[in-house]
Amino acid sequence: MEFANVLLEKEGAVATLTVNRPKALNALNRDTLLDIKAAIEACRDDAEVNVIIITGAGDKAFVAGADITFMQEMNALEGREFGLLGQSVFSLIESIEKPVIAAINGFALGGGCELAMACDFRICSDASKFGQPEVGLGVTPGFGGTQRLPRLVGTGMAKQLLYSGDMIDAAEALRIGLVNAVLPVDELMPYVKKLAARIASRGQVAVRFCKVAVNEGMQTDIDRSMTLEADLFGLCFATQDQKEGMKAFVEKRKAQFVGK
Ligand code: DAK
Repeated sequence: MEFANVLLEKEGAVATLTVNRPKALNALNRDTLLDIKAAIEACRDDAEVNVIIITGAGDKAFVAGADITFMQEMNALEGREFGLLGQSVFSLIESIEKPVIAAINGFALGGGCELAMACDFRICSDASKFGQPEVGLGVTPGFGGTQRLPRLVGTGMAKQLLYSGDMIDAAEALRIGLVNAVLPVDELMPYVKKLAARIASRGQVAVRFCKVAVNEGMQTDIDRSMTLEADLFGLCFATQDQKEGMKAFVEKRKAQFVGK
């Protein structure tokens, strides 16, 4: 599948979506958001894809934000429409029942940091920089930043970043829990691809149920989320993967999962 602003490559059961506007540091305009949406939908509908990696083209940026040139002359209604589009694309990434990993290879600012936060987790290079600089442009974050950042790093740290617009480096992002690991630039993609392949080799129904359980559970009270966990655990026993996984353990061999 070909897109103007996104590259989509498959290696085994892992798809890599690269936001591809390196001259504008991969900034997100309307067309790029629509391409990301179409590429994610293609991965969702492709039974061969188990795990998705999102990264940015070039050696400088993951995504340097929403496209400021594109937004500059918007009126209020156009701004609202653009905000809703971004929110819907990022919600799709968050809710799609396949793991999505952000491999952050440079600036992840504004909409770029928000894109990374919509992914299941984030791994970055040591050259990466993060921030929500929108207040410096006279706007609030519009693609979920005010909501996902406090959920990831706590309200105090989120407010400091949102109010100041300051950038933080990879070490600080690791310290506050915004990313899970920091790798030298050259080691980032090999590390993320290996991790993605490992996830892709597990029982996929179980992996997907884990995503549903965590996402749903974080939005509801502990009693309801424990019930959901029990229901999903029970449902696993209706799958071939559960039978194969446990049989393989008893027979001391590697399980051959079919994702059913
Ligand atoms: N938009 C458009 N172009 C961008 C860009 C961006 N966000 N970031 C970089 N570029 C372009 C630059 O204009 C430059 O283009 P040319 O001049 O070469 O044509 C090229 O990328 C290279 O950038 P620089 O020359 O600036 O590179 P430097 O290494 O000097 O600096 C930088 C890198 C990342 C520190 C700097 O480019 C920068 O500060 N960029 C802007 C970062 C930023 O402020 N990001 C947040 C964007 S605002 C909402 C909807 C959405 C949003 C908010 C509300 N509603 C509907 C409510 C979202 C807002 C944002 O994300």
